[in-house]
Amino acid sequence: MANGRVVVDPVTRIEGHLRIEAEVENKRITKAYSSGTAVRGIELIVRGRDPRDLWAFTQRICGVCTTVHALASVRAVEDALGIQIPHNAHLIRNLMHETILIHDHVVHFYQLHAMDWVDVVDALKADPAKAAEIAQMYSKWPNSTAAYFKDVQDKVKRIVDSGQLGIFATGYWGHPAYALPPEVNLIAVAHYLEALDFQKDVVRIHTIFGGRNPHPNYTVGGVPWPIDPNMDNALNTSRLTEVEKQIDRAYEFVKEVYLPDVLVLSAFYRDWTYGGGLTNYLAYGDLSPVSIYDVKSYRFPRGAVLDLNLNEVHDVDPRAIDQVQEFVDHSWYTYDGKETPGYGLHPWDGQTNLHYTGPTQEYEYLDVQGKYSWVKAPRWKEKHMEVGPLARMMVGYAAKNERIRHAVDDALSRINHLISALNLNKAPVDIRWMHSAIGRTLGRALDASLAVEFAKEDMAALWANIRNGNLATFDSSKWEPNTWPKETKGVGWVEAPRGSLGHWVIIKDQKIEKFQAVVPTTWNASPRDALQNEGAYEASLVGSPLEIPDQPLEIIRIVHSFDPCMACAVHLTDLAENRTIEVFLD
Ligand code: NFE
Ligand code: MG
Repeated sequence: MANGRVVVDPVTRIEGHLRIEAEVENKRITKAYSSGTAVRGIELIVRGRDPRDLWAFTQRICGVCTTVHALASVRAVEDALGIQIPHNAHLIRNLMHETILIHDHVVHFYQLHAMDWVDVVDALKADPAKAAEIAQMYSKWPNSTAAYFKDVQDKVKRIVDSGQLGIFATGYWGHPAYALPPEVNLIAVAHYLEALDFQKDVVRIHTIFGGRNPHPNYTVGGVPWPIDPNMDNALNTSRLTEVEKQIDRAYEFVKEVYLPDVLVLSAFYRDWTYGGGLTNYLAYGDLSPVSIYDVKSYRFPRGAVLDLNLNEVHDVDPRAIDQVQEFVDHSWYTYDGKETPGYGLHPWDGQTNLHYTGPTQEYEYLDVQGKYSWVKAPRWKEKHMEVGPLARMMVGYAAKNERIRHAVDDALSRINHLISALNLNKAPVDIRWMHSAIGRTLGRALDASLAVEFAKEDMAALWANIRNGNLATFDSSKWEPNTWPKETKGVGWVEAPRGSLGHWVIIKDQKIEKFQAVVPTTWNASPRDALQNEGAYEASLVGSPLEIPDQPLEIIRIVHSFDPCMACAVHLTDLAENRTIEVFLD
């Protein structure tokens, strides 16, 4: 097939139901369309309920970025009611937030995305001694010995020889777009297995602070647990020490395994610079050491970067009626029950009216001139934006945030060092190179690498408060509904693993009158808008090669670099068919 439309549905190794259609000419993608194929109704389910319960409903939007919807909801309700939570509660929420950033990114990289870059079967050809030598070149991880890699290789060999690849069954092994030497493939497979162990340990932080994972408990006004160093049923010294132990383990794993692996991948894939897509980046910002209301102190700064111009940061205000708006020209919704071309609504005025006009037969293409997705199209000042770790790095860099600049510059220089130390004969990289799928994957690793640092600082600040006798974790002054205004509204934002998340709530007569969520994957997976401007996935696919249409590794690689979460993007139950993966061609 030289020309035609390639359909990938469903995309696997993601959360939820995503369909990609790509138009291909001479083995290049010329146009792409992203469609969320399942609808949800959380925005409607919460109407008329007690705002103090909002977090418990919205948290069920997703069990992957578990925690962040609860956090956005308690923040929105506290904003509406004028509640300032105690500093300890803020720090504990930060620690839970940092934990999800670390957990989600590690699972995304090893379990969901690495196999787009790493050829598992090719690892059988590796020389374990040479693998040890390469691994020790770029990391101090103590496991990196020849015997260890030999052991992992034997394991992979047993799996391959059995003819049942199990967890590795769905790869396009041997595809020409794989570019790593066998030894680096082996290192990555070894760390895939280690990451499985790591991810189950780090979520203990959620179980300690929130009683469970996924879906830890929250409360409006603070956090559910009291702090008392000596009490059994409290955040006592032994529980807090366990948290600290997990933070230390996360620090080592991210700094010595995850980040270095992404740096070495970056060196080998230096010239595979496809997948950049939109040049506009947005971050609401987050992770203040002080309070969510102290925007200037955010460790992930707030702002927008346009046209990849890293000399200017535009002010962003989630409350401004003319900034964040959702459009439904190409989405299966109406506003006011009719077609309203080019009509965007700020989430406080938002509507969720379902209006399906899509394919009714299995093999029909999307109607890309009309409506083709359950994902709405959020825009900032009518511009299409990418959100997520790469956006956080770009905005932080442009804002001249010292730590982000240092983290990015240090990573780029380590990649350049690897390029020369491994004699790869490639040009050095700079920040603009990060405008690519591999750069987005690096952005995510840097996000985690900063999150482990922030976690250490927030833990130290929590200990310091406790030493000073400050044990408060809950402000009860506005708990009773008779203390609330008759009508009020609020917004809560969070820099979630996949990007900027906002919850907007209107409270009237002590009940939720209206609620809207605009979620990271809603931004990135969005369809076109009234101006025919593409969403971030769509734009990122254009220009990419597609060597073997029925093995669309390049599409998967680029789309996975965003870490799609469709459950979040269209926030209900799965109405979709249970189709197995298929690629259908003209
Ligand atoms: Ni379901 Fe989510 C994150 C949120 S979606 S994973 O991160 O919010 O993009
Ligand atoms: Mg929404």
